[in-house]
Order: sequence, then structure tokens, then C-alpha cells
Amino acid sequence: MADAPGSVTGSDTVQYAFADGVATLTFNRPDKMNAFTDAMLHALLKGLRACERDAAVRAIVLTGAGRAFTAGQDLSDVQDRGHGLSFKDHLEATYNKIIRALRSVEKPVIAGVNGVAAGAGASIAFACDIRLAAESAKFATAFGLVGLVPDSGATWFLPRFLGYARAYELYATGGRLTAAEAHAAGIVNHVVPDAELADRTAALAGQLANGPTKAFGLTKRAMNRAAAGSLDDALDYEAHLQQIAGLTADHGEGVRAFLEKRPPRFTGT
Ligand code: LHQ
Repeated sequence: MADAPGSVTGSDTVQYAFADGVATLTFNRPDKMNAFTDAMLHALLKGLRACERDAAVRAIVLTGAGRAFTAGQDLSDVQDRGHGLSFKDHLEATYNKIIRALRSVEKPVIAGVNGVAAGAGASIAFACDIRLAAESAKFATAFGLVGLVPDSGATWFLPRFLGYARAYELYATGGRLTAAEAHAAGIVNHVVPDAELADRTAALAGQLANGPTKAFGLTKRAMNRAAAGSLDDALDYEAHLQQIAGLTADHGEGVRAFLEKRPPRFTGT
């Protein structure tokens, strides 16, 4: 029997579904634009860890229920805690762990950005490997509008996509990018009609889940490291990882399939 939507994450506010190698985590607090409470953040982290552990999961999708991807931190939660909240502790205990988990899980992670992604919600979308956006989706920097600095990796990701000046201006003006603008800037891989987002995201995730999972994971590891290093480092590290990928069953299958002029049957091993 399939897991109940909240049983893997421990909360219905982040629902987990699994089929055909693809795990989908859905932010599910639509009346509040899927703004993150503590319970949601812990549920998301739990869901990501479960995806990491489960070898049957070979691609991961993050998306939102209703008209938002997620509006980032629930601001009423922050206000309720008043000066009792350590922003630093909160970030370290939740968002920073989530961003690290997204970048370190050695499986492709796709954000199906169904609506607005604001504040740390946009950062979470930026930390995924691939972004598909509905035509009506938006990326809202939000932080500056509430007197905060960009967090959850935003200062790392956005200047890499936009360059320093455009990223700084966006944060300083509380600006937003439409899906089309995000696509033009290279943030979003594909913009699709709203009604097609779920199917298009599932189709891409399904395709990736049938791929050579180990090689896809090692590719991510190499690109994470190359983003911060020199060409010499990248060359050394690629050679190191290729030694690992070259010993996988999927590599053997890929070569056999090529030589036998047939599609490969990858198993993720
Ligand atoms: C919300 C929220 C929300 C609560 C919509 N909270 N209720 C990390 C660590 C520590 C501290 C602080 O922050 C962080 C990281 C961050 O993420 S900071 C940035 C937090 N996010 C924002 O500032 C975004 C605030 N939301 C918005 O700007 C708008 O709601 C957006 C642009 C997302 C959507 O606008 P609309 O489509 O016009 O929808 P709406 O504003 O009417 O929202 C619908 C409901 O959702 C509404 O509730 P209500 O009871 O009045 O119907 C909003 O209050 C609620 N909601 N975002 N973050």
C-alpha cells in the first residue's frame, strides 16, 4: 500500500508521494501561500532525508499546493516569537540544513514552481538542480521589504544567475521576476502553461528517474565543487569521480546498449 501523504514527512503540510522512482514533496498550506512554519521546515528536511536514504527514489520533485510554490518563512510565526527568536539559530536548524540537503543529495531535484516563490521559498527553488515554472509563477525577493537580508543561500545563488548588480538591485528594491524574466536570466529551465506544469514536471522527473542515477549524482557532486574551485581542481575531481562512475553497472549497460544499438535499461546501480 502507498504511504499516506504525511507519513514519511510526519506532517500533512509537506506531503510525500512516490511512484516509478520519483518522490514528490508538496508544500501544502495553500491558504497561507505555503508559508513555512517550523513543523513544515522539519517535515521538508525529514522528507529530503528519506529520499536520500531510499535507493528506490531516483529523482525528487518539490512543488506547492494551490497558487503558491511557497511564500518563504511564515511571518506571523516570527512575530509571535518576538525577540525570543534567534534568527541565526533558526536558520542553522532549518533552512540551512534544507539547502545543504538539496545540494548534497546525489539525485536530481526538480522544482515545479507552480506560483509565487518568495524569500527563502525562492532560495529553495534556486537550490534545486532544475526549475520548471508555470507561466504565472514569480520569484519575489521579499527579504528587503521586511527589513531582512537575503538568506538560505540567496546571496550565493542569485548573483550567479543574474550578476551582482541585477541581483543587488532586485534585493534592494524588493523586486520580482516573472517566469519569463527568470527564464531569460537562466534561472528557470522551462516555462510551461499553468495547466501543464504538473505533467511536464512529472515527465521530466520520470525521464531522470530512469537514468544512470549514480552518474547523475556524481555529476552534481562535481558541479557543486567546480562552482567554488579552479579549473585544475575541476579536472582532478572529474577524473576522481569518473573512476567511480566508470565502475557502475549503469556505465556497463550504457556502453553495451550503445554498441548493440538499443536504448539502455538503467537501474541506478
Ligand atoms: C503569509 C505569508 C507569509 C505568513 C502569505 N507568512 N502569511 C528566515 C529566517 C528567519 C526569519 C525570517 O525569514 C526567513 C526567510 C524568509 O523567507 S523572509 C521572507 C518571508 N516572506 C515574505 O516576506 C513574503 C510575504 N508574502 C507576500 O509578499 C505575499 O503574500 C505574496 C507575494 C507571497 C503573495 O501575494 P498575494 O498573491 O497577494 O497573496 P496574499 O498576500 O493575499 O496572501 C494570501 C494569504 O497568505 C494571506 O493570509 P490571509 O489570512 O490574509 O488570507 C497572507 O497573509 C498569507 N501569507 N505569505 N510569508
